[in-house]
Amino acid sequence: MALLSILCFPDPKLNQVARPIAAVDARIRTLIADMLETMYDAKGIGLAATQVDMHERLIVIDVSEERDEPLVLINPELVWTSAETHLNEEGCLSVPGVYDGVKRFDAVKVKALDAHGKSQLIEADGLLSVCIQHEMDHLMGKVFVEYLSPLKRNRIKTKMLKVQREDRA
Ligand code: K1U
Ligand code: ZN
Repeated sequence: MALLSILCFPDPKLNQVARPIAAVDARIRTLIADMLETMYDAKGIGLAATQVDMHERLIVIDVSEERDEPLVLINPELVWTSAETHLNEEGCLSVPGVYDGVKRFDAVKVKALDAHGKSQLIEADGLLSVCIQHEMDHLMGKVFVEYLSPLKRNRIKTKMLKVQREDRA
């Protein structure tokens, strides 16, 4: 297994749209293992392949307390969304240290393949629902700060670029 490096906002590669996965083969199973290791190491509750510069429709998630209930979603599709929405505080491993509110559906149903290529239907509410919507946005090239006002987004962009310049020096 290997730790992968996570792209940081405002890297334009975070805006690429991911392509569907044609076959759940050994290469994909290695990518899943590496993404899970990277997510646990970074103390995240989710990670999309886009964030590790792999532009394929793959998400890993674990919202469990014990961090022992990994979920793998390949080619996820939203098949139902609740009428109700809610403002939720979100963070992102690609925008470290930034947290803000984003309006999301309270509950969703998602169809996806699992790590064995088997079709699964996930019914989610609470943090799992928020996390699935956040990660599916990554696959569409959208980062959560792009929902915020241009003023907030530009402040975050300036702060991130400064941190990245300092890290390189
Ligand atoms: O996509 C990512 O960068 C992972 C992200 C997922 C996420 C967190 C919170 C709301 C929606 C999506 C993170 O794991 S951020 C770090 C984190 O562990 C966390 C932050 C806030 C609340 C709960 C967890
Ligand atoms: Zn994120």
